[in-house]
Amino acid sequence: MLRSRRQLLAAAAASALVLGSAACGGTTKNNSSDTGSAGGQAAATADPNAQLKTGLKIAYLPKQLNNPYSDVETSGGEVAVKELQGEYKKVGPNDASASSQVSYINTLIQQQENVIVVAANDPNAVCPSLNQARQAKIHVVTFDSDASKACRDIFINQATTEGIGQSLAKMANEQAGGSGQIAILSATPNATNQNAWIDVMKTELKKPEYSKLQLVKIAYGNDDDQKSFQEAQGLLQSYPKLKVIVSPTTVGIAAAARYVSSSSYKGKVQITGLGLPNQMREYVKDGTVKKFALWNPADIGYLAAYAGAALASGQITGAQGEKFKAGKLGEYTIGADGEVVLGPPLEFTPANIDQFHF
Ligand code: RAM
Repeated sequence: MLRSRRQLLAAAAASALVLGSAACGGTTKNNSSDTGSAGGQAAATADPNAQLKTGLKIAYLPKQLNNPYSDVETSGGEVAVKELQGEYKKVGPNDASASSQVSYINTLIQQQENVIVVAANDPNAVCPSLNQARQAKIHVVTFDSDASKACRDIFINQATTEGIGQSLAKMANEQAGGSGQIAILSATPNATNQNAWIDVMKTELKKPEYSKLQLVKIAYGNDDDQKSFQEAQGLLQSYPKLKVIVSPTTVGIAAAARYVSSSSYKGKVQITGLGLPNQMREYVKDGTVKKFALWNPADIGYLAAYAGAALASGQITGAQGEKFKAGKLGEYTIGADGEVVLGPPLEFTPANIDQFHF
């Protein structure tokens, strides 16, 4: 992990601010060393020296296809699968609703994929079919948005959940100038990742340094551009004193920034959260957005392919402490609950935005 973190920092260029609290390492939740054998596959023993298999069929199932974030994520996966001399495939629904991925998982089982890499739209709705996949000896790697840990082998987390939630609270506070009303514009109400980050944010907001901030509403744009745009508009109409919209989704933050940039709220209401530099650039340049954060989504897709290949080759089983190599990203260690953390998030500002192109 340390090595990959250093590499990520180097790639992120000198002026990118690394958020201190988002250190490496798995979550600190329950220790579970049996994640690798849960859900139907026979308990395996890891052989770190096993050779990586070539020709592996590795399929990506993002939350939804028509999201620029998913495209960047899976582009990294495609690169890695090529390096691994495997067969890459991407399938998925056009909306991020809870059960929209189930039929795709069933098809991937029929197609006898070796690895399914999935960003779960709901932690539980995908579970029965993911466990059927595992019974059919398909390895399941979640990335971006986790499924229940009872139905996957490994979760590739973009940064620690705590680190992301803390950074969202910190940015909201900065943009509010330390006091006043803030609102959250999230993705879908069932999204595992956004809900986990919002939970951390709420805990953060109880701290004395945030006592003057008031979270007035959590709105859901369902990772749909139009709905997110309308929800942003609705928040500003309903809460005339609102100072900040913090959006922990690349779809939501871009839609909210677009709305504010061409409205009378520009300069009065701040937009922050998690965004793609390429989508946010114009709103940073026109002064609508002063700061937001993210990681490089391509690296998540890339890391997930290497984790899947290491699983399918028997190098790892998903148990805590096992290590595997992830090509250009270096070596990773599996943390508690089968979680692998990519690295810390980065902050983007007018000063550094032009150094990032994703
Ligand atoms: C959206 C999706 C994705 C999330 C990013 C930050 O693109 O909801 O799951 O990780 O935002």
